Amino acid sequence: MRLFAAVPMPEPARGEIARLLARLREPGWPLRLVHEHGLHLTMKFFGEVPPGRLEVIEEAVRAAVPGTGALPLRLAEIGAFPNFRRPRIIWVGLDAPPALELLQDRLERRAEAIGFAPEGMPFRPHVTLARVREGQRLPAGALESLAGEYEPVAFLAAELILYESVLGRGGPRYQPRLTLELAS
Ligand code: 2AM
Repeated sequence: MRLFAAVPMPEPARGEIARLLARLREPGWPLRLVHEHGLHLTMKFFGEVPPGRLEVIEEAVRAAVPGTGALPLRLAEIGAFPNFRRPRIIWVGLDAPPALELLQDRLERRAEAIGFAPEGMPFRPHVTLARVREGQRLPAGALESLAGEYEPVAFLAAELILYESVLGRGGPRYQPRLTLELAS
């Protein structure tokens, strides 16, 4: 099974991101958009694991949470991996308090203790919006044109969920396996 821990997007972020997705859909760019209902901020990607490991992963995620209260977040800039000029993955960034990075670090360390190698890259809080289709490119200036097309709304995120990503023909479906409340 494929597992990852993430903070689901509550309102009003979800509505605002849905508007961004609609805006991305309009021009007919070569994109695969994410589904509106599964919008999330990935905190730790566990990847493909044997189902027998679910319990120990659940324990690690549970152990990382105490002390983290609800997180005041805000939508920030539109960005892209590997870079803005030749985007493959398009995302919206999040402004976050240090508590978010602390939680991510605790997840990393708990995961490392049960055998998961830490992410080699710095944590960049983001919500993925779309992936550019294999072998295709966006027109020049496409992403720049999105600036100012959405409200940088502030919101409170109060859950951490361990999701199973179930691959299907219509794209992945995210099935919550463990839902934890963020409340100190
Ligand atoms: P991202 O899109 O938020 O960057 C479910 O597949 C989630 O796990 C995705 O939203 C993705 O995060 C993250 N993910 C998928 N493959 C990954 C990988 N190889 N390394 C790190 N994160 C990954």
